[in-house]
Amino acid sequence: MRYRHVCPRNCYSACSIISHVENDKIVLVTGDPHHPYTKGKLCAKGHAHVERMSHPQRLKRPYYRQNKAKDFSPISWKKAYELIVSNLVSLYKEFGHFYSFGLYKHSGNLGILQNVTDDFFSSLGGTTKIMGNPGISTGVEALHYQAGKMKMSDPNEISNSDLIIIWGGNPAVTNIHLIPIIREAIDRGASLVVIDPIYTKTAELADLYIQLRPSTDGFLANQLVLDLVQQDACDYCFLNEYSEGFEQFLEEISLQNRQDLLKICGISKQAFMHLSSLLRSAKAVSHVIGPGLQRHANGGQNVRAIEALAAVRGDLGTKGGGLYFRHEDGMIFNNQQLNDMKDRNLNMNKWIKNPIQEEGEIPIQMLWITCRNPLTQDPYPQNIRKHLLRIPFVVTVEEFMTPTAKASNLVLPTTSIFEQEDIVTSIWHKEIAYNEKALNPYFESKSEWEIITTIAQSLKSFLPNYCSFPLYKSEKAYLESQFNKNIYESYNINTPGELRSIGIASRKTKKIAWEDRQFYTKTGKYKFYSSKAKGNGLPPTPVFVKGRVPTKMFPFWLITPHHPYTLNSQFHFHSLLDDKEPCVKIAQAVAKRLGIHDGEMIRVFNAQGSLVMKSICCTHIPEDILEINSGHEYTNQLIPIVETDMGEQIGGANGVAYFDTFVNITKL
Ligand SMILES: Nc1nc2c(c(=O)[nH]1)N[C@H]1C(S)=C(S)[C@@H](COP(=O)(O)OP(=O)(O)OC[C@H]3O[C@@H](n4cnc5c(=O)[nH]c(N)nc54)[C@H](O)[C@@H]3O)O[C@H]1N2
Ligand SMILES: Nc1nc2c(c(=O)[nH]1)N[C@H]1C(S)=C(S)[C@@H](COP(=O)(O)OP(=O)(O)OC[C@H]3O[C@@H](n4cnc5c(=O)[nH]c(N)nc54)[C@H](O)[C@@H]3O)O[C@H]1N2
Ligand SMILES: [Mo]
Repeated sequence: MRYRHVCPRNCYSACSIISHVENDKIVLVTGDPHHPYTKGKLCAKGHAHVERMSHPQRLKRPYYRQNKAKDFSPISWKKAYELIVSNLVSLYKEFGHFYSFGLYKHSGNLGILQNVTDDFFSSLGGTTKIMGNPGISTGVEALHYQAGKMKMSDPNEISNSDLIIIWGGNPAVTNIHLIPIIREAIDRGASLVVIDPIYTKTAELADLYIQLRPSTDGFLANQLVLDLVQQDACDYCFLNEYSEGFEQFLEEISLQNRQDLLKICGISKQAFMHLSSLLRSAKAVSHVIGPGLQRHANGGQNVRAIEALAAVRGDLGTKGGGLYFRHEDGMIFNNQQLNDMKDRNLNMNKWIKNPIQEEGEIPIQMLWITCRNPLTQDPYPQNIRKHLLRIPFVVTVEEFMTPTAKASNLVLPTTSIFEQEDIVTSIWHKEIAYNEKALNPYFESKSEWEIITTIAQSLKSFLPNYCSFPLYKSEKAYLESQFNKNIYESYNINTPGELRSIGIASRKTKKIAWEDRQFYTKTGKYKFYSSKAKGNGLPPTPVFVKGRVPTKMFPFWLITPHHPYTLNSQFHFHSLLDDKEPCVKIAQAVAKRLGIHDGEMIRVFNAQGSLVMKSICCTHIPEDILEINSGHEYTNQLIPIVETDMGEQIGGANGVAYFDTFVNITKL
C-alpha cells in the first residue's frame, strides 16, 4: 500500500512524501514527483522520517513526576488525563478564570491538526499565551511597512530571472529545492550573487560572492539605490505611478557617504561596481532574503532596505523579478485564524527575562508546551529552565525526551506524520497538501487532536459552561471543520474530500506577486515613507540604521546558522550527522594566532554562558566570526535576549537577534 504524506517541519518545502507500507510497516519513503515545487526530491531529513518514527529513543508512553527533582515514572493515559483535568478544574475554582494556564508553542510540526491546541486554549474564555516567533517575525513586520502585506511570486518564477541576489540565506542547505530553479536560470544565462559574511555552500555556486560585515546589508542596498539614481536606471514609471515618499527616502540616503562602504560593509569599490553594473544591466532581478539576515538588532530595517531596492528598479510585480522571503497565503484554515481577543498575550522576550513582572498578579500555574523545544532553541535557556522549575505543573507534548520534556512534570507522547491525518500549507510555495494516516500510533502515542478532545470532553463534564471547544468524532471530521469558502475558491476545490483525494492543491491566483501593482496600503501605493513605521518608533523610510558590533571583551560575532542534516533541534540522531557534538568553526588565521590546533577542545564564552567544544579551523569565515550550528542542546546558552527592531506588531514580540551574539575564546 502507498500513502500520501507531507513533511510538516518548519521549512520552505513542505515536501509531499509517499510511504510504501508492507505488513503494517513502512519499508520506504519517496518524494512525490507530482509536487510542483519539490518535484519528487526529498532531503536527508525527509528520508529520515522513517528512522525518526521508530527510533529507539522515541517516547512510547506518558511519563510523570510530581516533583521536578525526582525521576520520571511511566503513567497511564487515564491517570495523565485525570491529572490534567483536575489541575484545570482546581485552577478555575481558585481563580474563576484560566489565565493561570499558559501555552508555549512554536514550530515543531506546522500541520493544521496541531492547531487543535491553540483552538482549545481559545475556547476557554481567556488563557495566557506566550507570544513571539523569534526566528521570522522581524522580516514579516518589515515587509508590511512598505507594501502593506508580505507576498511573493511562485518560487518557480525565479527561473525567469536574469539576476538572482541571495541576501543572508543558504538555500543549498536550508531550501534545497530552490537550487535546481536557480540552476535553470543560470543555464538560461542568469547571474547569481550571494551576499553573506560566511562563504557558504550556496556562495560556492555564485558568479559573484560578496563577503559583507554582518548586519550591514541595509547600507549596501541604500548605496545601490543611489547608484541607480545616479546612473538614471530607476523605474520612473513605478516611482511616479505606483509609489509615494521616494523623495524623502532619497533625501535621507543622500546623506550617506559611498566611501563608508568599505568601513561599514567591508566591501571594496570594485565589488560594489561589479554588483551595481549587474543590477543595472539585468532585465529582471529576483532578491531572495534568507531569515539569517534579519537575526540582527537592525534586521528588519535591512529587510526594508532590500525591498526598497527591488521597488526602485521596478522589479516588484514583474516576470522573473521580485522579492522572495515568504508569504502569508497559507494561513487560511479556520484554526490558523483564531479569535484570541480574550487571551492574555505575554511577550516571550520579556517573559524569558522576567516572568514575575510579565505574569503580574496572575502567575502561570500550569504551562502547556507543544511543538517547541525552548531549552534548545530559545535565547537565554538558563532562565527558561528556572521558569519551568518554578511553574508547578508543566506538561510537554513530544515525540522525544527533549531537554524541555526533561524539565517538565508530565510528558505526553504524540503521533508522527505517518500515524495521523493532517493538512500542511507552505510559507514558500503555492501548494497545500493532505497527509494520510498509514500506520497505527506508535505504542501508546496519541495525536494532539485526540489528547485535546479527551481533555475537553472531561473538562466539560466538570465545568459545563467554561469550555466551548467543539467535539468531533474523528481527526478527519475536525480537519474538515477547518475548511472555509476562501480555501475552496483559492485552491479550486469544492470539498475537503476533494483535497484528500487529489492530495496536492495549487493556489489558482496569479503566479506573480504585485503584478497589478496594487499594494495593501491606504492609497494602494508602495510606501517609501511609512507613517505606520514612524508611529511604531521606527525610521519612516528604509534607510540604514547602524547595528551592533563586537566589543573588546567579546571580539567575535557568534553566528549560529541552521544545520544541513537537522531541522532546528530535530533529527540529531541522524546517521549522516558527522558532528554529533557541537563544534565551533574558527578562521585558520585566528587559530594560528591563538595557538589552537584543528580539533582541539576550546572554551567559547560570554557574560551569559561558557561552553567547551571542538574547534574546526577553516578558511570560509572571516577572522572576527565564529560559527556553531544551531539546534544542539547547549548552544543557545550563549545566546542572550537581544531583540531585533521589529516583530511585535505581527507576532506579539520582536524577533531575537540570535546573530548579534558576541563571544570570546580561550585554549583550555
Ligand atoms: N541559536 C539559534 N537559535 C535559533 C535559531 C538560530 O538560527 N540560531 N533559529 C530559530 C528559528 S528560525 C526557529 S523557527 C526556532 C525553532 O524552534 P522550535 O520550533 O522549538 O524547534 P524544533 O526543533 O523544530 O521543534 C520543537 C520540538 O517539536 C517537536 N515535535 C515535532 N513534531 C511534533 C508534533 O507533531 N507534536 C508535538 N507536540 N511536538 C512535535 C520536536 O520533537 C522538537 O523537539 O529556533 C530558533 N532558534
Ligand atoms: N537543513 C535545514 N533546513 C532548514 C532549517 C534547518 O534547521 N535545517 N530550518 C528552517 C528554518 S526554521 C528557517 S528559519 C530557515 C533558515 O534559513 P536560512 O536563512 O537560509 O539559514 P540561516 O542558517 O538562518 O542563515 C543563513 C545565512 O545568513 C547569514 N547571515 C548572518 N548574518 C547576516 C547578515 O547580516 N547579512 C547577510 N547577508 N547574511 C547574514 C549566515 O552567515 C548564514 O549563512 O531554514 C529552514 N530550513
Ligand atoms: Mo525558523
